[in-house]
Amino acid sequence: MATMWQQEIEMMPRKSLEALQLERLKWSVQYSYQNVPFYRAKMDENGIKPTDIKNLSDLQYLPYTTKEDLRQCYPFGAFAQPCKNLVRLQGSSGTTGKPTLVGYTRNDLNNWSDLVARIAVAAGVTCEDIAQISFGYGLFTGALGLHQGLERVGAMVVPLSSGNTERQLLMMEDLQTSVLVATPSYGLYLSELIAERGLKDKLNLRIGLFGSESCSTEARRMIERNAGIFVTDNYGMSELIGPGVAGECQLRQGLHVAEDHFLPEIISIENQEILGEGKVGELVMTSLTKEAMPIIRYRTGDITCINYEPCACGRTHARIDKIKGRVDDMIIVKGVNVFPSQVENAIAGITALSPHYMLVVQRDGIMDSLEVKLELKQNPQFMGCEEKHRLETMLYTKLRSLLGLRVKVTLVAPKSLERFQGKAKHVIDLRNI
Ligand code: DLL
Repeated sequence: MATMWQQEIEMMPRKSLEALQLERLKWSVQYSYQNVPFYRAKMDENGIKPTDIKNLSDLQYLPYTTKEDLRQCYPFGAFAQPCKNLVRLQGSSGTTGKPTLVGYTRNDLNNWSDLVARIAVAAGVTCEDIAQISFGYGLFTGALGLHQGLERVGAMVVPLSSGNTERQLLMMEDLQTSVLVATPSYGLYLSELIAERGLKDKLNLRIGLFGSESCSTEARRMIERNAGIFVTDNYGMSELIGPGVAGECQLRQGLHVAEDHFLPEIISIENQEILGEGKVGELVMTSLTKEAMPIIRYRTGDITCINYEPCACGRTHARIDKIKGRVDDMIIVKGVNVFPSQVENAIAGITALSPHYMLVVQRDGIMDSLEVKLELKQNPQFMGCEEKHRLETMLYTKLRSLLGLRVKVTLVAPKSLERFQGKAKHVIDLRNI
């Protein structure tokens, strides 16, 4: 059996877990109704009272909450407690407009640390580890969230923050960092430098706790190979608590949801109907224990599916698949829905290509066009014209059949696409709409 941070809870039989969820759901709905005018108004509007929640399935009668609803509550309107009872403020990682602010009571921080400790231990972290945090510190929940959780496990935390790549590599070598905490994009960039400079054997990297954006299997393989590291995928969002909502164990067969704190649902993107196990749709989450900012049926915008089979590691909580994309990541080109992750999947396993890509959408007159820029591993000068042409034709055909759309394929030189220290950007939309 795998080592766990809170074994009794992580391996709780499904029946007991559901009983705990129901008890907590009743509390959370009542608490939100009483303390957050926004939830009270929404429930009243929909003619539902907290006492109507008698079973877990009664959750379906509660209205959804959207990011826009939370924006309307800026800065403190979604909080259930006055600021004097809060001990921390964090926010969304968006860089434009007003951030979505989220608050924490001392109990919330305590739970959060345990949830992050769970995903760290699930990946194999112990108190012997030296953990370098290369997420940006600030309102973003990634850095402080991992920081507290790793401290709780007893690892030695090095709060380097993101950026200053030379210093990251220097510290990694001098301190013999064993755990790297980063976005996959930054992890990929660091791993490319490690390979280029032949640093792998001088480093002591063991585990990568990655998250905050998706990472293709191909990119993960490359990071692991270049840096000699084992990487887990970890999911969360500030509105829910931050990292620690779901994470992979060492078996990497889906991300275990902390179901004693969050109740997951999957709904159809088209008509918001609740979908069953294994069906792909939008993840909706309800908090069960949060005090500062409870959240009821929050539409995360993230696309995945859910699996209730217990994992071979012994954990019983439901697992979600790796996030397939975001509802709002979708671009519509000539009426066709395109997700950047489709391109990522199409190029996986093509040895001539690096995992870096960019989609550029343009409009000439009334016609939309999509260009897919793909980065070669090798300088195109060293490729025969014929070989390059063959690769372009193969990619064109593959993308056309996968996306159902004619695209322009542009192969670009190694290292010519932008590298990211936080979350990567994969779409440039030049249409003025
Ligand atoms: O990114 C929390 C986090 C930090 C999770 C560090 C894991 C590690 P936000 O800045 O609020 O919070 O962004 C939340 O990021 O709705 C997803 O779209 C995306 N996201 C987070 N984790 C993953 C992941 C943090 N593992 C938004 N795979 C979410 C894919 C992810 N997307």
